[in-house]
Amino acid sequence: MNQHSEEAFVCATIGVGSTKYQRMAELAAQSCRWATGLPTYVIGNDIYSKYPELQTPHFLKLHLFDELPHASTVLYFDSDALFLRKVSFAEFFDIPEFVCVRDRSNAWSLRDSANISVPLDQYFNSGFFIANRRHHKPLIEEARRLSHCLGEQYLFDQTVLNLARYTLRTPTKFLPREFNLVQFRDEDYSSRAVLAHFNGLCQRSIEEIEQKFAYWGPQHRTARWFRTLRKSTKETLISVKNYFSNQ
Ligand SMILES: [Mn+2]
Repeated sequence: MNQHSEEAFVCATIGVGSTKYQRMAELAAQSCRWATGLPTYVIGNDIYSKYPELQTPHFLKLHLFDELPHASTVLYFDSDALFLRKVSFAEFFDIPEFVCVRDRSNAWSLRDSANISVPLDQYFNSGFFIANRRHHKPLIEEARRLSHCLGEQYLFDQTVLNLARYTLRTPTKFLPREFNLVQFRDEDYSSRAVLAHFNGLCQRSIEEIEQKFAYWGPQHRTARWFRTLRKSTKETLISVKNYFSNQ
């Protein structure tokens, strides 16, 4: 891996708009650097201003390889998401498969997948994916083409990436849901959880965002571990008790 360039495998998120959006993206990027050990970039206002034709900053996801010319594989993650534990993605470097996580978690996804006639078990959340320059150029190009001709897309890049992936039959590796826990709630935490995706976090104040990231950040890992252990011990005791009381 990384034979041809220092930074062949990189990570990226988008932080476009006010200071709040930039700060949120920087916090998300910090968690990614800590978790993956990979160079992690924030695609910011300076880059967005180069694409006046884009409807929303979401579509910068379709320009990652243009803006990261030294990257051959890019892990993209939303800036309202936080890595919860250290993880290696080395096995996904430069492979034919597009890597992502299914999304059947909410009404928007259900509606969007129905709109574009992509079966739910083929529909992914575009807040996390791994793509590479060598194999996924047709996918990105088709998504870009669709973004110009689909008109009002319901979920922006998610709609066009799903439609492009499904119609091109791009080989895909669907990872377990722990790799992108959409609409993460505190009770969804487990020691296997990799990426907590706090959809809609940008609507909160900057103080609330800082608090959320601090609470779930690496400095609270030990406390979280004990909390989970306590919870699972309690659940085990309850099931043992139920077992014996049913005898
Ligand atoms: Mn998101």
